[in-house]
Amino acid sequence: MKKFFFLGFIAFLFICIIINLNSQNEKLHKTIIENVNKLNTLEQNLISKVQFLSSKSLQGSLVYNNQSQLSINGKMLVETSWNLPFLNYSQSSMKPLGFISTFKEKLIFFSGDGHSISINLSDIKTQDEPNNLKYNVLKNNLHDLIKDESFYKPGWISIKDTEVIKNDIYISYTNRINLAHNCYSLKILKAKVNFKKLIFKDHISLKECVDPDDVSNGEFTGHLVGGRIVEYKDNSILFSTGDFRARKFSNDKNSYLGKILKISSDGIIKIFSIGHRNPQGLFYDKNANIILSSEHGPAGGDELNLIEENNNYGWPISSYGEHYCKRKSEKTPYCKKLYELYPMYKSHSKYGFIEPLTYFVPSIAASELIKMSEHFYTGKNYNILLSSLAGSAGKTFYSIELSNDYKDVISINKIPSEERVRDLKISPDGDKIFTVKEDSSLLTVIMNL
Ligand SMILES: [Ca+2]
Repeated sequence: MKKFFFLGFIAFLFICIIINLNSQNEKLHKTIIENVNKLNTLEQNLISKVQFLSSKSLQGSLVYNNQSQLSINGKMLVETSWNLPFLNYSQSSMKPLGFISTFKEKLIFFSGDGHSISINLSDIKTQDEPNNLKYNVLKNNLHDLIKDESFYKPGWISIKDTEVIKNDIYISYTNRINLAHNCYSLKILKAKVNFKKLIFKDHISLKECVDPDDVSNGEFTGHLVGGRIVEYKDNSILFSTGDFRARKFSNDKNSYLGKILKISSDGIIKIFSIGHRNPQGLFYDKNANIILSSEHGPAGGDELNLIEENNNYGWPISSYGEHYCKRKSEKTPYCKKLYELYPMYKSHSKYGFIEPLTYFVPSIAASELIKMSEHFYTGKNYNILLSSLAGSAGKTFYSIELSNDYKDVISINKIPSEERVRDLKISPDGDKIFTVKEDSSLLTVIMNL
C-alpha cells in the first residue's frame, strides 16, 4: 500500500514537472510539500532530489524536519533541522553530503557532488512553529571544470570543503589528474562570490597523485584526503591534505600529502606541518594566532592538534590507534608488514613528534571544529566544538575546553548529535551553529533560546 502511494506520488510529481509547474502555482506546491511530510526520510530525500534536479524554478523549500533541545556547556539550546534535497551518505555510497559557508547575510551550501544553493540567514529564526526554509539555486560552472564522472556518481570522490574568504569562495575536491589515468590528487577552485552564478577558476592543483592500482602505495582510500581550507595570515590560506591511506607520504618532506600546506595569494605552496593522516578539521583563530586541527586516526587515535609551523605530528610512526588488525599481535603477513613499517608507538614526544592536545580511543571520526562564541560558552577559558562522523564514540559533538595558552585540555563534554556530522559553521554574528547531518540529509541550526 505504502509502495503504491509512493509510486503514485512519483508519477504525480513527474506530471507536475511535465505540465511545467511554475512558482505561481502555490496551491499545487503546497500539496507537494504537505505530502512529502508524510513520507519517510529515504522517500523524502529521493523526491526532493528529483524535484531539485528537474525543477526549472530557481527557488525551492527545504522541508522542516524536526526541532529538539540539547544542552551544551549547561546552556539549553534548540536545534532545528530541514531536509536537504540531496542524497544522504548511504544512498550516495559514502559521498560527503555537503559543506556550508557564509557570505554576509547568506548561507551557501554545496553538496558533495557540486550542487549549490543559498539561504537568507534572516529567514532562520527561533520559531515556535517552525516552517519550511526557502532556498535559491545558486548556479555554478563546476560541470565545465570537473569532467571525472565519478565525481557526480555515488562514491567517495567529492568536494571536501568550501570556504568564503573576503569576496571569494574556494572549494577543494578529490581530483582525477587526467581522465586517461586513474590517479587522484586534490585541487582548489576559486570564484568571486556572485549569487547570479559562481564562475570558478583553477586556483591550486597538486600534481602529485595516488594511483589506486599502484601496489607501492599499499592501500588506497579515496576519502582519506583532508581538504579543509581556512584563511591564514598575509592573504594566504592553510589547506589540509590526507595520505589516501598510502601512509608513506605523511612523513615524506617531498610530498604534499599528509600535510598542512600554506598557500600564498600568488599560489606558492609551502609545507607548514607534516605527519598527518587525514586532517578534516582545521581552524585558525586570528586574534589568538593559533591553529587547531582534528584528524582521523586509524582504529582509534583520532587527534586534536595545536598546529605550529615546521612541526611533525607523527603519523604513521606514532599513533594512539592501531592498524586495522584485530589486535597488535595478529600475525597475518598484512599486519606484520604494517607494524614493521609503521610501528604505532604510544608516544609522540619520545620519537621527536608533537603530542596531540587530546586523542580519542576508540575513534570518533573527527570531522570539523569551530570556536564557540559567547552565545554558547561563557567561561573564562577557550572552548571549541568538535563534530564527529562514525565509530562507536562518533555521532557526538565534543565541547572541548582548553587552557588559555592552548596547551592543555581542561574538560571534554559529549553531546549526542544522533547522526554523522560532516560540517560545522558558526554564523557571522556568532549566534547560530550550522551543522550538516548526513545520515538523513539534514541542515540543522543550533540556537540559544
Ligand atoms: Ca599524531
